[in-house]
Amino acid sequence: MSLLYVLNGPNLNLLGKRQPHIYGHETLADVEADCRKLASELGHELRFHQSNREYEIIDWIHEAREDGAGIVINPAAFTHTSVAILDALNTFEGPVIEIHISNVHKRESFRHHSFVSHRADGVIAGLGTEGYQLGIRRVATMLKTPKNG
Ligand code: CA2
Repeated sequence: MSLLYVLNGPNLNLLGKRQPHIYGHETLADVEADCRKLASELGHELRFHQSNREYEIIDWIHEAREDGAGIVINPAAFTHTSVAILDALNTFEGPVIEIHISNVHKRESFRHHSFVSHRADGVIAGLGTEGYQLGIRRVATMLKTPKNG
């Protein structure tokens, strides 16, 4: 059994409460419940966090360096601004999957660039909150087959 981290950036605590036409109707608590169920079916432990503060996300990535096997991260707006989160992820050795609920490439041009994508092993965008499930499945596959994953 390995420990997976699911990390969420700023404003994602509002999921399901505002802008459902962009981000859907599921709340972050719903997403967390779905992620916990899937992780346990796949035989993994899960830590699920959200913060509006960049340093907290960086601290959780550092924690994952000590005890985590893989990271699924929706850095939200920090995706497009944070070299600090990229630098932290670059110190993590396991699989990293970047998630976006919306299709960032269909949106404003400032959302088209991601610092985190310079490190991510895969990027999922525009598949709604199902992207989290797909990200967890991919991390689990990569942990089973590190060379070919
Ligand atoms: O599509 C995504 O998942 C994003 O990472 C979400 C970020 C946005 O800045 C990225 O460009 C794409 C915004 C998260 C804000 O979440 C909200 C959720 C519900 C209501 C309002 C904001």
